[in-house]
Amino acid sequence: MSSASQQSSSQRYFSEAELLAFAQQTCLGLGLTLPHAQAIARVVVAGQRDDCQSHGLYRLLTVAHTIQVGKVVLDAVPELTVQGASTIRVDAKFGFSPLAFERGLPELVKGARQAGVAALVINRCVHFSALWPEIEAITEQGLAALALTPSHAWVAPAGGKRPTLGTNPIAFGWPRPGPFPYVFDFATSAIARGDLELHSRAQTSLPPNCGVDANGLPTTDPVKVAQGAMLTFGGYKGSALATMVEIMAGALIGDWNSLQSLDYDNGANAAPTHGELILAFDPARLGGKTLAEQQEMAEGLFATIVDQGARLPSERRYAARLRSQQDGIAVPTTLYEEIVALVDQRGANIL
Ligand code: NDP
Ligand code: PYC
Repeated sequence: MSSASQQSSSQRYFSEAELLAFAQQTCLGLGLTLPHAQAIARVVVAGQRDDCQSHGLYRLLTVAHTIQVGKVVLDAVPELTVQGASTIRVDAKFGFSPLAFERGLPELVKGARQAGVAALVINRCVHFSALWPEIEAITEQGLAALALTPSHAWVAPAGGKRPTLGTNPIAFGWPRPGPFPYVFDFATSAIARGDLELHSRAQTSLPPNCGVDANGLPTTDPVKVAQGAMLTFGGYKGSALATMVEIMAGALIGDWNSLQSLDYDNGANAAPTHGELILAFDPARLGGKTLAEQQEMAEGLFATIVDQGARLPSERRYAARLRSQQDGIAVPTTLYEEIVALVDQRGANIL
């Protein structure tokens, strides 16, 4: 269906190719090199296509702000080092993370196939993205995956009220037969920072139990939570998981935690700077059966979950993906215009 025939006043619709070109041109207009512009475009367009509003095209505003305040190296060339069969290290050199991930991916896959398990350690990256695009890139290769990364210290530990932990996402994927893997990807905070920002922009309340104000009192006002502290999901359990992410994707890989990232930010409100740990597992090597046999075991579990009316994580996203492929990718008109203005303000015409 032609994208031009579907515009409404509140949403514009684009084919994936059109939106990739738009996002890429925006990034180039902001001064990023072509490899970064392409990698960022792929991630934010995937988010928009799958109706992940807080990690779709909206992220280009974060990218632009981070560039404006000088907290990212626009032309960083990620440096890859392979240590033994199964540790792949990419130094992002203070560039945005998507390109660093893309540089490390082929070696990660190779390492997992050789050793059964491999780790991709990304150091010194500026991180703004969702993790599921990375997970899906690994499950596409018939591997299972786990990804962890800190962020900025916006979140109080359970029982405390001082921002100490990041929103620290954990993402996991398992390669299912067919086009859609089993994937979950969630912040360990009760709400992702990106969603808090969207509430703040729309002047809407947060759901209850997402945060406290500067005095440590519960509030649903996103502005007051931003001045106070966000809370973890699941009380002390989410708090422990968030702490694990700080350690596994911080101290363990020799990189900053969320407190250090916020310190480095120094009030600039840029995207966080730290590391990321991505693990890939080869089921055939670890399980000793064929991938098909092991997938059948997992399918039995998924069927039992779905049979009782529960849904699998990512099903909403996959349904949105199919809608986007059929009808075009919807972008709120106001957001689209804001992104166009980003580059217009810099004196370049991106259209
Ligand atoms: P959500 O709470 O929206 O969703 C978390 C996961 O649970 C998704 O996989 C989702 O699938 C699934 N899910 C939601 N509802 C159900 C349900 N009823 N039954 C089964 N599964 C369900 O995610 P968050 O808001 O916590 O995180 C959003 C994004 O923010 C993530 O992609 C994350 O990577 C990103 N993020 C990035 C950070 C960074 O530092 N880079 C920091 C924090 C977050 P579905 O999508 O299909 O609904
Ligand atoms: O939504 O919490 C978040 C987030 C942090 C960095 C990128 N996204």
